[in-house]
Amino acid sequence: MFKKILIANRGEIAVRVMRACRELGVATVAVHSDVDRESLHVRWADESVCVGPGPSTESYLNIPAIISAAEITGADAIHPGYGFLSENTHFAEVCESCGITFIGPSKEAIRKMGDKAEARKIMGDYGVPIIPGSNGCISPADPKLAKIAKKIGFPIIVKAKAGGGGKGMRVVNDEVFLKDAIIAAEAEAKAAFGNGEVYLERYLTAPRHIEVQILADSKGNVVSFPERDCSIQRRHQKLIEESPSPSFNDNLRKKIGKAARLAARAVKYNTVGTVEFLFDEKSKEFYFIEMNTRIQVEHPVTEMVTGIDLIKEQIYTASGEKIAFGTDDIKIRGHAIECRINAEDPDNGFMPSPGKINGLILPGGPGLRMDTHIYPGYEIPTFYDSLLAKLIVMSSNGRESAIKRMRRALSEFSVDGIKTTAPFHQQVLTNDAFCRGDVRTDFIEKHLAVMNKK
Ligand code: MV4
Repeated sequence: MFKKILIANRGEIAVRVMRACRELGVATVAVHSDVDRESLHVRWADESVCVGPGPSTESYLNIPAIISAAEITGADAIHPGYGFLSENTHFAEVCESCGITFIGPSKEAIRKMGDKAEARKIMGDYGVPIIPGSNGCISPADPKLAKIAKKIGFPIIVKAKAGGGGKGMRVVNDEVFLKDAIIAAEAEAKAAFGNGEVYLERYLTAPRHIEVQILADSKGNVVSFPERDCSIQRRHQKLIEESPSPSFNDNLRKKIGKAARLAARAVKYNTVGTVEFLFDEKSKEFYFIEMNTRIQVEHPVTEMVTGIDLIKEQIYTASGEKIAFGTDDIKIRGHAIECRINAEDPDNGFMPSPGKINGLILPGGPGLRMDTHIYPGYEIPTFYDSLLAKLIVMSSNGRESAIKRMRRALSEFSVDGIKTTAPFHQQVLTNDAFCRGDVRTDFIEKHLAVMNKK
């Protein structure tokens, strides 16, 4: 086991990782920017190092400063959290060459899954179901374009090879628009990722976004967890996640779990990761879309529903330990839901609402967990994402009971000084379609349109 872990992140995830370290008896090092000096993750760490000014390119993405901090403090491992350097192959490489363990998968796995076209090919070759599409990337000038598109069938989605998160995507309903859509997607991808290559897939209208948490070790063991349903998103930002999915049954769960474990084996995966699928409820078919080679924001949903600490498992597997349980040992103890509470104004187009938290009341009571870095007096900096807190509830009496618990918890939550998305969550949780479990990736757009008419 490691002696000292440097956490190369901030906010709630830095706090979450520190909690695991403390329980494991591992010392912690926080890194922080100038503006995060007063943050909880800095206060809670055994040691802390300032790695630069506010902008993340100069602090949380500053590889030389972070590596220096690890060397000065004698940290033997770095936990990257999510975002920032968590899926950066160069950073994983630098850690390795400095003799510091990067708590994550191999750089090869990060690189392969970072290339969405290659990931698609690897999975297809390995027998993981993928959506019909082009073999690799495609040029707008390709003389066979029309033929390829016809074979895939419309509607078609153009996706960026370096993509993820929805950038560089275009939906095309008819062949006449295809060439221009590819050119536009290429330009957008080039600007966003520095790589303009794109590929094609048949576009699934209003699928569900289902993802499977996996855990692997360096001995070749792979386990999969019950699925998370992350269909409630706005502009590719997840707002609510739950597990199990209201649209799944045991049979589907077994099948998708097997597919996710296969995906992990395809890249010799060796720690925590998530395999994302789109699920078409009509045909009951699911298809691989991406694999995330990091711990995700919504991991507590899985922790609550199974009772397994995924951050500890991540640290154990990174230190070379074997997984101590199998997929069949993982039990679904109930139903869990997470609401991401952001410092945004839902009545004003979800505009960021930074500022000082004057008053704060956090919910409590049975069956809930709140992962947050905020406290009364905390000032939210403008430089970073707007995630303030994650409220996670679990009920052993099923989904309806979990929804009631979430409504109760949200009603207890109160913060003064800034706007948050908590009232918006309360509306979603009383929406009929949501309560029926009738949600697909177009839910928020539809729901907001109805709300705006009222
Ligand atoms: C799709 C799709 C429909 N068909 N691919 C969006 C981000 C990226 N992770 C993949 N995305 C999608 N890929 C095919 N072939 C629809 C989406 C999509 C989406 C997926 C999950 C959750 C929310 C979404 C919102 C819009 C589009």
